[in-house]
Amino acid sequence: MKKTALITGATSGIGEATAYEFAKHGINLILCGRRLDRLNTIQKALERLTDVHILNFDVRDKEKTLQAIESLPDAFKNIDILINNAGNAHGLDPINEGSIDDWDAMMDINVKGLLYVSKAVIPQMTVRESGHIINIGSSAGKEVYPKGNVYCGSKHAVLAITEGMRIDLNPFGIKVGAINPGLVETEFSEVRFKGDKIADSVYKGFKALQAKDIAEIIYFAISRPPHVNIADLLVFPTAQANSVIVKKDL
Ligand code: NDP
Ligand code: 8X3
Repeated sequence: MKKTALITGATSGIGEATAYEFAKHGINLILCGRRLDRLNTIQKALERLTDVHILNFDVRDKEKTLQAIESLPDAFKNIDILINNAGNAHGLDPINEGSIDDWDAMMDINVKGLLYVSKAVIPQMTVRESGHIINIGSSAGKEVYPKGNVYCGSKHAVLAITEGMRIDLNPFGIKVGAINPGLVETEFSEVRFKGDKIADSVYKGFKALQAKDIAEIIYFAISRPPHVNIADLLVFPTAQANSVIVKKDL
């Protein structure tokens, strides 16, 4: 039987590429994000490959998140795979200069939003005693870098929550894992630097990971046999050694 996956943050970058990768393999899709025009365009593109339903909500809004997932039509109600991907960095400032709005955005979206979506999906997985949750963490969840403070904190939280989920959902046979990328060339830096030109320089002088690279790894993780769970995976571009060392040819 065809599986159904819910992907948050499916309107760009890693989430969008994962939607394309899953569609290629015939997985039914529930695609989530705030930008409705993009959801419509992606739905149109993928509908020739698989069944696609879109949900337009902001993961910061607890009620709307729960309602959106509750509103799924019968054909999409049983979610086999949850990809908690929605998130971003907002700002890159030393802690003494950071913006409270940026801090709120990162904790509310990357951490609390992930929890709201999980809260809406997990009960049906525990009833069925099956399911697979992949949380998109980051190398920033394993290592703190200068000015990364709150973003790194939010991604460390994602990793701790992932471990907690894996422990608590173990009796139900639910797989839980984290995939933690280093530098991936997406809209991430545009969002982090609020459209500032500095975003253009982040991926210059080396070959960064592409969204498709991560999407393929996510598909690999969800397509392992029932007894295999990829619990935690760190992936860097070859040019990147850790959060601060990147070999650039400039
Ligand atoms: P993008 O900016 O391209 O994608 C972010 C996605 O998250 C968009 O689809 C956006 O959709 C969604 N999103 C953001 N805020 C909200 C919100 N409040 N409610 C609902 N959806 C939201 O970046 P990436 O693809 O790179 O990022 C995806 C994930 O990967 C994030 O969790 C990020 O932290 C992580 N990551 C990224 C790395 C990188 O270098 N790019 C490296 C490591 C991890 P919309 O705006 O339409 O709502
Ligand atoms: C994104 C990777 O190094 O830009 O999570 O924080 S980094």
